[in-house]
Amino acid sequence: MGGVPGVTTLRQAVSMQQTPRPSLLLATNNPHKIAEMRALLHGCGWDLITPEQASIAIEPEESGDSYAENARIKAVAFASTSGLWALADDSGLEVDALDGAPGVHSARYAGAGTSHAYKVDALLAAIATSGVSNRAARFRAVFTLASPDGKTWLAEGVWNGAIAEQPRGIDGFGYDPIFIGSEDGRTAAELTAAEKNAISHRARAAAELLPALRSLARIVMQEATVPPQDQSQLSHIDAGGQVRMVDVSDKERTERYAIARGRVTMRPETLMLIEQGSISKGNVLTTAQIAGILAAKRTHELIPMCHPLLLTGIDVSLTPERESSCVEISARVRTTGQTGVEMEALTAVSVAALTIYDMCKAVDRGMRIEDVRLAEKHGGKSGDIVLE
Ligand code: ITT
Repeated sequence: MGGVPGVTTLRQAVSMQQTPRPSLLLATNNPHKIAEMRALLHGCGWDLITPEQASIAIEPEESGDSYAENARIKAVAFASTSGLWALADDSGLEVDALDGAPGVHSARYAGAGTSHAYKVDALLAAIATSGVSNRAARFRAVFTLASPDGKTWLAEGVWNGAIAEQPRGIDGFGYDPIFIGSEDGRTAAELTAAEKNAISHRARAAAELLPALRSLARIVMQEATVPPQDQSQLSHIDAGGQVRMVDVSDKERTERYAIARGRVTMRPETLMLIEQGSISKGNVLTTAQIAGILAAKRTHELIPMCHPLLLTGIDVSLTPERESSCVEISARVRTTGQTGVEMEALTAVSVAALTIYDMCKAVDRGMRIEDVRLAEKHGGKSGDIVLE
């Protein structure tokens, strides 16, 4: 019975891997934005948490002259205060008749402490006073994602429309009652939340950021499961119980590593069987993980031009994704040799995917191995290359 406890540990580790997600703090004190961002970022791979949930009560001063500056101020302030990744939105309404005002000052238009109803009336009055008949306007949103150590990434979304003669509708917030944003002439406050979230400025910024957020979630999780060197040296099981080759690459100065990814899409029922451990051929995720590790080590035997390399670390992770009904596969391979290890990482992902296919083909012939690709390559003459 000597091997049984080890098998149990691996099963537990694989099932643990399905649930944890990194935390992303929504860096806003506006509850309407929180509701919209939650809906728009559904499936982004992060646990979205509010300042209240993180016990963060700050109101950074928006002293910038642009949306990007203010979004950066907010994102960095929330990230550094919480130690979490943070996502801020800075947005506003730009009215052509007012030369783009109130724009970046939308929240403070007609006085910082005034109500939205007051701001809306003031805006309509200002347009009337301008004597300009052009009522074109747009909402603009700039999202800034900040890492805990202050690096930032931007995404922007614009929603074109026009200013109504009078406020209409009771949904939404802010300037929604006077912003005609749909083709049928309804104001944003007359749209359902789902209708607004399909076309809004925030929806467009979120769509631009989503692929990067998904990739980043995987990288952050992967880094969190690789224990510090000193804790891992004598173990073939990492802190999360994952099988891996011990990473000894830090002992050399010529370290290189590559990350490859891919996925196997399948019917939801097949994924459920995998997650429940009910596939008759055995534990699919653990077997595929081991297969990926073994394959990386034999890459030079399979691909004619590949050099035999001393691999110093191999991590293969498999994550079931219910929303897209697939298993996401990621492999990180390290060496201290003279050539890169992207072929080894790609081989690990390919063979892990083939193993899933082999073990599940009796219940699902329509599975597809998709999007096997190099995601990152570090070290060597070409330096760091991040492809996603
Ligand atoms: P945070 O700074 O805490 O995120 P805020 O409401 O102060 O919250 P901004 O500084 O970005 O946010 O100000 C944006 C203002 O622009 C907001 O208060 C609204 O008046 C307006 N606005 C932005 N998006 C809007 C939308 O979808 N509908 C209506 N008004 C919007």
